[in-house]
Amino acid sequence: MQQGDQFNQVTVDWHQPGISIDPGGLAPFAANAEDIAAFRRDGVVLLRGASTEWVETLRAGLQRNLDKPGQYAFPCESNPSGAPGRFFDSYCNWQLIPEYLDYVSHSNAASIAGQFMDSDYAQFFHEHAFMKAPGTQHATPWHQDLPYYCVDGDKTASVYVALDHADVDVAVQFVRGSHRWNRLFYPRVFEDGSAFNDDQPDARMEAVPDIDANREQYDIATWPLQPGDTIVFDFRTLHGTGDATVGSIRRAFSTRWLGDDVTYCERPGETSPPYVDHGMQHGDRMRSDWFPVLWRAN
Ligand SMILES: O=C(O)CCC(=O)C(=O)O
Ligand SMILES: [Fe+2]
Repeated sequence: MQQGDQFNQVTVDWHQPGISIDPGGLAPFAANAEDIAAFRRDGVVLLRGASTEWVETLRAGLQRNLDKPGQYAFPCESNPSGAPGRFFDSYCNWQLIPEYLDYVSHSNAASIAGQFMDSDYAQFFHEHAFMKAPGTQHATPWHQDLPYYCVDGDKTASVYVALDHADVDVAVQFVRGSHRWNRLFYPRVFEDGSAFNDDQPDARMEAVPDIDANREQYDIATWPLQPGDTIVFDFRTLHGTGDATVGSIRRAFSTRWLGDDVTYCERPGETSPPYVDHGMQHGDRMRSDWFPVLWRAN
């Protein structure tokens, strides 16, 4: 099996173009200038409690996925076999899990993304959910999200909602300013941290540096999180976690948003999600019938 295959293993027909969302049903968010400036400068900003009202809904959606992983898209177990705990993730289920569709259709996520990206519009790409069970000692390897994706651009945002309390030793961490380094790093397999796609070299990419061994060289942002705390980060911002033992369940739900300069990008290696038959050429705008535009600047 080629490295990375497990990441993109398709189990279900997850893509159902045709679901339409009325952008009029989305909640607004009032972003403040200081937070927007921090996002531009650091590539990451924490919005305390911005999604508290969605925690129960998103937990319920994720529980469907955890109960029957094979009925949903791209289930991935990244805990090495025999290791304590469980590290599960799954993505591209917003059309299959009603609670996720509810969130995408009615939450403030599109409004948050649009304002922080400083974009004329916020276009929805997909969602990604994560769960580390108590006892897990497995780091999320440091990575950027952009190199995994079939998109390129400067205006991108993930809206990451913490669904549980997480102390700093297990919470996701970010390298401030790494979105402006003008560097891209090979995507990594979450199970063992190895790079995938480096057998199909991409002149723009290099291996992720050893951040944990040289933490003093980086400006690392990390916060203890409460359910509903929301982190907005650029697809190019390096992020990951340490390998401290997870004391209590640690779930999170990210939605991925594209701004007005984002285009479809062919990369030498496989990208994720593995969209097929989309008809887009390198450099095209992302088709809005597959990736709905859910927010527009006034
Ligand atoms: O929460 C984690 O451990 C990783 C989250 C992540 O990589 C993401 O949301 O892009
Ligand atoms: Fe990530």
